[in-house]
Amino acid sequence: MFEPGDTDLLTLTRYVLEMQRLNPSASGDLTLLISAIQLGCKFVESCVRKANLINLVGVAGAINVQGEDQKKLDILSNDIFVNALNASGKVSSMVSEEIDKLIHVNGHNKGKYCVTFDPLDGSSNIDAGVNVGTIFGIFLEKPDAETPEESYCVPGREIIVAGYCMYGSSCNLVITLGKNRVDGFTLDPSLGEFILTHRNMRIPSLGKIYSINEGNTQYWDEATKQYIDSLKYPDPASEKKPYAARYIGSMVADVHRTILYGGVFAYPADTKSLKGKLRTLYEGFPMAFLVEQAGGKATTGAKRVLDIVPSEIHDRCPIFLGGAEDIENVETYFKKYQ
Ligand code: AHM
Ligand code: MG
Repeated sequence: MFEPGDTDLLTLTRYVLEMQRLNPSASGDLTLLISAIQLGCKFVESCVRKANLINLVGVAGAINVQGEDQKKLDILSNDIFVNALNASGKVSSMVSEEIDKLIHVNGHNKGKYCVTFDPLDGSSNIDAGVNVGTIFGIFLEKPDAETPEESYCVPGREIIVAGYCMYGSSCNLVITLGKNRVDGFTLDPSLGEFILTHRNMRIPSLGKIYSINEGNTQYWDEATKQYIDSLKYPDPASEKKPYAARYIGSMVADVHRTILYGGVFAYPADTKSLKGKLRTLYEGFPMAFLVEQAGGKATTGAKRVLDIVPSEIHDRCPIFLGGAEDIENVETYFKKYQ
């Protein structure tokens, strides 16, 4: 795609402008909002790269709403996104993993979009140099909402844009604006621009990899146990080979690999975490939307993730996501054992 000597680069900004041009009713507001998110991702990327050199690793001493130790980079990344989104002038309110309450935008900066984000997902891995990422989702403010929180207590299928940025061996931003299309961009550090490198990403319907924290096996329900066993011990009479296990423990990296290579990523409900661990608004919904738009599926086991209505802004949901046929197999096990 990006050939040496190529001078006609498809940057993320150009891509979003092109999407805007294809929609005659578009006002350009979403384009500006995505620019702000893009800036936030570049800023966090630069901090993650330098973290070990400028004393940004380690805990900050505070505990967040999830009861987790906040890392210095968690707090910094949160501030970066809150400031960038505020300054865009297009946001009405935000929900961040790191902030207990809804974040309001006031005055002349107030816009019509609701943004949810996990500024630095997988941050418990950061000191070991493992991939981390930012996850984001964009919704429209509900005009008739009686409280600002009501705009977030809507079915996930109302999400209009979702994406993640992975800070790894390269910096990759993957985004969907719907229309059954997901595209991936790689940051060219010398240009400071995200360049389209993964055009129209599609998840293989049936993969060969499963990705789950197997240390939780004793807490799983029967459906999850039986399904994972079926991947490890396929019927000897069939031609099937066992799936390979891959679990990074950083959702962005595990989902990125799942979109590229296929297979299943899961964080199920269990007896320790009755709704699973991952948060619906800024982990479950954006990833489920991306995966569906790439031709895959996302389920709690019992229902489509995008049909959930969160009961509060930091609600959690169980999730199995991956290729369509892989997730249909998950659903079969849940029908049989639950
Ligand atoms: P975080 O948002 O506090 O970083 O937690 C979310 C992360 C995900 O990235 C990952 O999939 C999961 O937690 C790993 O959890 P576990 O260590 O229980 O397997
Ligand atoms: Mg996080």
